[in-house]
Amino acid sequence: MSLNLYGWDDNRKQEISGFENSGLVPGRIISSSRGIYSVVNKLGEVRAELSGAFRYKAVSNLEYPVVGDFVLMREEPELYIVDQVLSRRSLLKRKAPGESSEEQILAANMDYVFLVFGMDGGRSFNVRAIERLLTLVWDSGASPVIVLNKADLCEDPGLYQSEADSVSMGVAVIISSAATGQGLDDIRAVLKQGKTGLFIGRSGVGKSALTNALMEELINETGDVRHDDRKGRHTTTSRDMFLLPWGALLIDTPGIREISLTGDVSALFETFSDIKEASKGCRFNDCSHDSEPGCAVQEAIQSGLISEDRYRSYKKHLNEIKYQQRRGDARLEMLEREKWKAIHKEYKNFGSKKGQ
Ligand SMILES: Nc1nc2c(ncn2[C@@H]2O[C@H](COP(=O)(O)OP(=O)(O)OP(=O)(O)O)[C@@H](O)[C@H]2O)c(=O)[nH]1
Ligand SMILES: [Mg+2]
Ligand SMILES: [Zn+2]
Repeated sequence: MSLNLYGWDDNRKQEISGFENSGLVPGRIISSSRGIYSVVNKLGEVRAELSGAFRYKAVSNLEYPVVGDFVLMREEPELYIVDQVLSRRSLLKRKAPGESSEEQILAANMDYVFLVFGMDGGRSFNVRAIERLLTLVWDSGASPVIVLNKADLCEDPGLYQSEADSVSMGVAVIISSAATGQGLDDIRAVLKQGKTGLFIGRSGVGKSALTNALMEELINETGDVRHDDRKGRHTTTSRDMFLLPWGALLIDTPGIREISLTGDVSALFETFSDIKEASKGCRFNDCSHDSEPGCAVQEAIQSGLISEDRYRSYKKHLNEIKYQQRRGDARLEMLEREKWKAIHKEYKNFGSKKGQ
């Protein structure tokens, strides 16, 4: 098994060039569950855990490895120990559900994130939901792609498409059906060999069905694996990242219900690039686009170029992100203080023992 199959490239090789004699070996995390990681390395699929030192040093859960991460591990008799997480080219995170201000990391090192919606008339599809997922993905550093699935259950996919187009700001929109295979080629054209993609969306929109359909394509072509065997293989493994037949990687994620935004305001300007563009005409540089004189955004709303709803959505994202940023900063400061308190305490104990 070569790690090159799993997205390992020359830049990564470069990144670990200082570790050649360290005994550490690279791998990529394909699933994680309660502190146990499945990692692909040159031997195949292995089991790994975190070292105690890693847990001790970690200030925030952002530092913990997640699916898609490249890691360096050391080998122990029974399993591997994750020593460090290599740099992340992208990171998909959201505010953890509930009251906590913690961020929850979903995955790392994706090139593309596919926002999957169902066109079967459920509540999953609306332009506001697209905007929210777009902001989430723009913040990750990966490129978003919109997928409108279940075309076979939809009378007029064109209606969905034009709604999506009205907020996509140039992001590609793919019409697909996991049932008929429509649009799979479009996904494949985006997700080329060596690239990593991720499916995100509400429960039931067809993320796993699409994953299975993409997995099966080439197997069907070669035709030497019986259908039942294949089903069995998919349902018995608990992996979250799949090596697709043409050499791309795909991360399937469980359905998300509530998306609370976190991250950086710049992501917002990608989602609402029309508002950003309009704001260049505002009289004041720090215009908040509420009621300032000479506000070009308000003008665009008056003239119907930007809808009132879309503007409200923008404001909502902005407030959420700013609120979350303030809470996040406060929390990190608190954690940092706690850590130093613990270190000082340990040091004091040590000092007094020495003095005895
Ligand atoms: N007709 C039709 N059914 C689909 C399509 N895609 C998915 N389904 C069905 O919709 C149901 C839900 O699909 P899943 O793939 O499990 O949905 P999911 O997004 O993975 O859901 P979670 O894992 O709960 O987040 C299943 O019964 C699928 O067979 C499609 O394109 N057409
Ligand atoms: Mg699923
Ligand atoms: Zn303005």
